[in-house]
Amino acid sequence: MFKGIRESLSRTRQSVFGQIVNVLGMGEITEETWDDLEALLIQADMGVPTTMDLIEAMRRRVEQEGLYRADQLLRAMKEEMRAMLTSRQPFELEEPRQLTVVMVVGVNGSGKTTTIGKLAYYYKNRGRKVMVAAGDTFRAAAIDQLKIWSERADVPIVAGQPGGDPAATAYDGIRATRARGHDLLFIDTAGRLHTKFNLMKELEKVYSVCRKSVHAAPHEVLLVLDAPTGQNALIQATKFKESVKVTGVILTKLDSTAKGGIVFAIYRELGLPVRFIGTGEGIQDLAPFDPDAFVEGLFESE
Ligand SMILES: Nc1nc2c(ncn2[C@@H]2O[C@H](COP(=O)(O)OP(=O)(O)O)[C@@H](O)[C@H]2O)c(=O)[nH]1
Ligand SMILES: [Mg+2]
Repeated sequence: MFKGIRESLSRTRQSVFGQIVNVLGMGEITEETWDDLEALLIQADMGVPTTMDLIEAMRRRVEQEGLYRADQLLRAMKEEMRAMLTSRQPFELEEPRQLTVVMVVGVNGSGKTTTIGKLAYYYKNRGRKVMVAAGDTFRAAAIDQLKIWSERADVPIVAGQPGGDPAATAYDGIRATRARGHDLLFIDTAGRLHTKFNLMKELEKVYSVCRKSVHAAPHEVLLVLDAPTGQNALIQATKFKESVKVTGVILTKLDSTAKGGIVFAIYRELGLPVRFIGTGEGIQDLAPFDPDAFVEGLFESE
């Protein structure tokens, strides 16, 4: 069984959101309630602009609806939080087509290769014919790591030589996926030195090969962000968005000490939907992102 969002949020709940529940547990709303709430939301990695938006929306509701008890505020906050996590963008990965190409990008160590292994397994179990391409050619170990994941997920892999051209690997991956009659290709990419021009140029080349080889490809460019890095993840995302058209986020390591508020900042500040969350190091530790379950999971353990 794939681990659920709620289960994997237990540590997140314990860190900051649990304290919010205490602040809003009982009594009347006072200025102190607002101050505590604001401080805790920022502490939860929500970031200042997103926190301010949320507080403002809640103050409006308090006024309009005449709320005066802290527990009413908690209910209103959950609703406002849910409303923040909406996206009108269809998830192209799940749209039916002959061949779907997905680029996976992100800095080193964010969890790209691991996540591709989990995604391959997840979609294979849902009847898709999956393939993976080892586009992080910078280190031999990265290629080997994806090979291990492809064996675990039992999907074929296309890999070149270490030091080879990642755009060529992407091209070979697309050809091989077509030749085998498979319908879903995940392309791994390098993530070193995200501030350096070279990596971004490399990603642009991979992107361009996808675009030229398959209609409307890459259908998704999923940015893997490591939740415990908090606000830093937003800075990384901005860099990646400058060179490739990122379509969504996979947030990894939510099972560790991540504070969770970053999810709201991703929607509000980056304008990107979160598609999956990583909930551990195993092949099944991946959960499709469900805004309702996420918001509930931040506050309740049942
Ligand atoms: N706890 C936890 N660890 C993860 C998760 N996703 C990836 N990792 C770990 O993060 C480390 C880096 O992952 P890797 O896939 O090599 O990152 P890459 O450099 O972006 O390809 C590995 O030790 C993974 O096991 C997750 O959701 N939860
Ligand atoms: Mg990797």
